[in-house]
Parts: sequence; structure tokens; C-alpha cells
Amino acid sequence: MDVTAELKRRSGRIESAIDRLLPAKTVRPERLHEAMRYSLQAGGKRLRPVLVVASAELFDPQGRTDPLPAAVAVECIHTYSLIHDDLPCMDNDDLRRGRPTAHKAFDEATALLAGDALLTEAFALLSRAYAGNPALAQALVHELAQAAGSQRLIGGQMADLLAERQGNAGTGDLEFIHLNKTAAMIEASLVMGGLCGGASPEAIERLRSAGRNLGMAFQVIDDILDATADSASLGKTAGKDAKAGKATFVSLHGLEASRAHARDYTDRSVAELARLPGGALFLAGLAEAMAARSH
Ligand code: GRG
Repeated sequence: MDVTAELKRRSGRIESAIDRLLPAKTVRPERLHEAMRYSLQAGGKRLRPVLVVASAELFDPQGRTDPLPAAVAVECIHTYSLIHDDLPCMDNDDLRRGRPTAHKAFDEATALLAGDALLTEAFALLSRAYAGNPALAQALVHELAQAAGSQRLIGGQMADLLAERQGNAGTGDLEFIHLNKTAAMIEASLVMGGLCGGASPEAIERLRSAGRNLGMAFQVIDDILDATADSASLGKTAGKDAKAGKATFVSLHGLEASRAHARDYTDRSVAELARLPGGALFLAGLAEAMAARSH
């Protein structure tokens, strides 16, 4: 299978769904909607929404339930977290998705509000798009709220900030941070796709485990790339972690052991995916393509 071509096909559908489902920038207040679209339409890799759509297709190849609103909701949350993470009170970054961060392109207050609005829009979108199937709407809202909440995405970010301030993070802390700051949203993406597709409870648990391991692999690879790649190819500031004296997989375990960890998490994820309908070939291919980036 040509994973790159498949990825392109799916991300094209996601770009048009984002354009269709988000308020237009001509809607008042124009500056806020422009800022939301500026960050959302800046050309991220769209990994999470692609996972939602690909996971739904495994169980509902005819597309009886449209997974695109769920995919866009996940991308709204992810983008809000990036906007807030880049703010001066957090990572204070100038570059994101290859262009100036939201607070640089607009101003701090507008960036904060654009993030808030994307967070809220995600849940409005789910409740609106799946109103005809209240059980599905409830399950999707629950899954996304859990993944984005104080014990997962936001909790992981808090733990990350505390670890940076205290400068004494160990491997257990790092695992907590990665599992929640990064893996939670990747896990939720596969699960939400499964929910849209009508997957059984057993399949949902398999998706959850595959997503958790894929998310951990993703973060270890992100740590490796931060230490080895340049800003131009990453589209964000490279070498930041080392400069900030941050604990990462690379700083705690070294480059070679980190590559072995990335391989291990990828293998676990692929093993779970192989037990899903059709062997989840595209998702497994995507996991392998991600792993290949760390070499
Ligand atoms: C502010 C609540 C809150 C959370 C912030 C996402 C995040 C949590 C911080 C960003 C910094 C970071 C290293 C997060 C780990 C996850 C990660 C690598 C995000 C970047 O995801 P990509 O590479 O980005 O998929 P694109 O731009 O391609 O969507």
C-alpha cells in the first residue's frame, strides 16, 4: 500500500471538512474567526483526524456515519492546545506549522481567545453533527472530554510545566507526561473513529491500546527529531528541549535507547492493529512510516 498517497487522499478530505465546518472568517467578530482559521488551516500533518477517519473506515467501509465532524473536532482541540502551548506564559514560541505562532501573527489576547473558541467549537460540532444519533454524540463527547481534560491533555501539560520548573523529572514523570500530553489525543482519535464506525467494545479497547502505544511512539520520535532535525524541516523550533534543559526520552535514555523505545512502542501498536478488521493495513503502514522518520 502507498501510505503517502492514502494519507494525502484522506488529509485532502479533512482540509475541506475544516473549511466547511468552521465559522467563516467573515463572521463577526472577524478577527477571532480569522485567528482560529489561521492556526487551524496552517497545514499541520493532520495525523489525528486521519486516524479518526481511517479507524471509522475499518468498521464502516460504506461510510454510513460520517466521521469527518469527529475528525475536525479532534483537530480543533489539538490546534487549541498548540496555540496555548506557544503562548509566552507557556513555551513562548515564535514558529508553528512553518509560520509565526498565533500570538505573533495577531496578539496574545486574540491567540488566547482563538484557542478558547476552538476548544468550545469542538464540542458544539460533535453535538450538532451527531444530534440524530444521541448515543453516539454522547460517547464522542465523553471520549474527547476525557482525553482533553485535567487528567489527560491538560494534566500532562501541567506536569510538563512543573517538571520543567523543578528540573528533576525522572522516567516515571516523563511517562506520565507523554501518556497524557501526547498519547491521550492519539488514543481518543482511534477510539472516536471506532465509535463512529460502530466498533464492538472489544475492538474499542484494542483501538485504545493501539492508540496509546502509537502516541508514545509518536512522542519518543518527536523527542528524537527535536534533538536531530532542523527547524525548517520540522516547521517549529528545533533543539528547544535541550536548550530548555527539559527532560526528554533522549536526555534520559540517550539516542540509541530512544530509537529502541520508539521501535518497541510501534511494534506493540502494530500488533494490536493487526487484530482489527482487514489487519488495519493503512494504520499499520502509517505507524511504520512514523517510525521510519526517527532514523
Ligand atoms: C496547552 C492544554 C495544553 C496542552 C498543550 C500539544 C501540547 C499540549 C503541547 C505542544 C508541545 C508538544 C511537544 C506536544 C506533544 C505533542 C506534539 C508532538 C504535538 C505536535 O503534534 P504534531 O506534530 O503537530 O502532530 P501538527 O502541527 O503536525 O498537527
